[in-house]
Amino acid sequence: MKIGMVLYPTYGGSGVVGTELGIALAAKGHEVHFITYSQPVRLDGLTENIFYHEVSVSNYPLFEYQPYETVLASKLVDVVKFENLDLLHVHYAIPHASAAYMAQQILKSEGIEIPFITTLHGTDITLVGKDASFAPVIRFCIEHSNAVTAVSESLKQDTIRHFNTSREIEVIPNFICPDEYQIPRDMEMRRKYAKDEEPILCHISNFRKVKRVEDVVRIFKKVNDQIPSKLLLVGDGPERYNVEMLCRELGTCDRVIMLGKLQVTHKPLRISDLFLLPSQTESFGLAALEAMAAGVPVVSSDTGGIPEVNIHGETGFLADVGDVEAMAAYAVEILKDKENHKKFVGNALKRAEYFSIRNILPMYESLYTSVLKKQ
Ligand code: GMT
Repeated sequence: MKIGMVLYPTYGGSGVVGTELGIALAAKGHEVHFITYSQPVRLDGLTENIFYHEVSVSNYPLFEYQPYETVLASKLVDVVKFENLDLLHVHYAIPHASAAYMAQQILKSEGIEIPFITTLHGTDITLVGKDASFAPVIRFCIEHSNAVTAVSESLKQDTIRHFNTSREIEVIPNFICPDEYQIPRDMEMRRKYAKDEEPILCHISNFRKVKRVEDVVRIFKKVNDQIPSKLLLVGDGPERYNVEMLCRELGTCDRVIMLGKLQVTHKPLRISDLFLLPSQTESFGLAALEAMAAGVPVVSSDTGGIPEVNIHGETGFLADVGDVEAMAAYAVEILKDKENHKKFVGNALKRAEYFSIRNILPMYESLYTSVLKKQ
């Protein structure tokens, strides 16, 4: 198949999922055309069957806001026509599904049929919770996509509720490529951050408010009071300043290491012993799955799609959003003895296998095939 993949090429989970999906499809012989405004972060070289088409918006002084959606739609028309694409797979309803719909209509007027599949990642839905003015466009896109997928059952149910839609939504969970995480535990590197007997806790996110990174620091403080440990913070974003201030206030700066943004996260994960994800909401929680794939148990909030990934008492623990006390107690429970920790590590690795690209890729391929059959 010749597939056009439209995504946000940034550090967010949706960009990672879209890029890794494209790479895996290309490895199976499909031709994948990424269409976005900059090279996706994980697309780092010359790869067979992969093409990249940049959407560049010119800066006209007339426009206070540059019309990205219009430029994207024009680019989609162009790429579909000249690369002979079979289908478009867009990640995010806004503005990708609406641009795909526009491109589909333009092409139809020229006698070219192109189906598009929309994958919902969550923030499209949360956005509507905050700004209802998006609702008509998102609802329309969901109803006019040739197929819609959601990354968790929880997101599917939220979508049905928010948009009062009876549109069929297929749940295709996010995935990891297990081989990427099966690198040896680099003890030399680990010793640069912690003593052998000190557990390393880790958190990875874009430091948006929704991630509750301050809770991470509060949980860590409580754990560190009982078991001397270190905290690796990976990522950057609007909450970083508050997090730094909190570390100073709690006197934990010498035990918290802020690594900033990293393109790949398996290295810090492979030297960590516990992952913290106390988010306000998560449609899936890809970071938790990545941790599990690296053999790191997870203590997280019990919200959105996270319980579909992190199994309470097995791969880690879940607690109510904001219950820092409970999350710290669970972290200590996992870390306090080696045998117990080992059991959680084994369970996390086993659970992550279920979300292997090997299991998930065929779900997308069969969806593509069924959409094309209906054309
Ligand atoms: O969580 C974010 O801030 C980034 C956002 C994104 O665009 O990648 O993440 C969403 O999609 C991920 C991939 O499907 C999910 O793993 C995240 O849970 C979801 N974030 C939220 O629902 C807040």
